[in-house]
Amino acid sequence: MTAAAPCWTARVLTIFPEMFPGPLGLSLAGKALESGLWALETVDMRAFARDKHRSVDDTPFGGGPGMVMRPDVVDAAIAATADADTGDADAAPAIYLSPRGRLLTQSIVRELAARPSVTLLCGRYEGVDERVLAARQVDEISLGDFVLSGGEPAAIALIDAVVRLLPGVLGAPATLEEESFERGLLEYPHYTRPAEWQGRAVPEVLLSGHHERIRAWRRRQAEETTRARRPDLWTRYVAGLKNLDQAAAEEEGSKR
Ligand code: 9D3
Repeated sequence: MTAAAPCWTARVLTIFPEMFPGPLGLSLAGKALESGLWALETVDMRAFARDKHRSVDDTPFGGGPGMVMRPDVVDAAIAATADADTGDADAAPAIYLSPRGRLLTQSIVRELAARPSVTLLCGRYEGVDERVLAARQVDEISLGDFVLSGGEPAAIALIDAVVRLLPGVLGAPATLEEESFERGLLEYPHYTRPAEWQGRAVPEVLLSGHHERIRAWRRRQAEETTRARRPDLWTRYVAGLKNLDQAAAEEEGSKR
């Protein structure tokens, strides 16, 4: 027997396994799942509760609102999945989806796509006991500064972002140049037929067939949109352009 073709695996620790695959079972990710380009394993953390009530949470020490996920239950769930993962002691630490995490970026998504698997810990209630995060060297990742009701929708978004990067998932992979995020800009606006709709015309240049002018127009639009909506991205982009200028100037200087 030869081993099955290796495929990227998302392992999800949750108390709501019914939330999966959810939207990941449809469209691009769903087709890739069916064709074996990636695999999904859900682990019901409640299976690792030890008391007769199957509790996964308890009240916070120090008082305060809400409940906290117990470290022993979460630890047992992580331990069980580590065993399932080829028993590899060097396997990457689990990722805890949490509003306290560092922000998810496309560069993190690319790193995760390059691994054989990821283990995602979905929190509920106020969060997970800090000690199990330290003991298991868990990595904390957030989707942004807004409040979800739990980690599951964040795990679904993260998996979606990784799956579309896996070889064979997208028909024709966009080049780095085309992926406007990679250049640090938001995308230019898109238009399709009809050429006039509700009195609104498609920008003339797009109908012109002048590929060089179209490219320049799109670049300008991407820059204007980024400057207006994302000053953070714009500052980095402008700094990047200045560095390019400087490198070119230094190159020129070294010739003299
Ligand atoms: C009242 C204090 N809340 C912190 C803002 C507590 C709290 C809110 C929401 C604790 C956990 C959650 C559930 N959120 C997630 O599990 C989560 C999340 C999010 O809420 N926003 C952005 N990214 C993520 S990743 C996981």
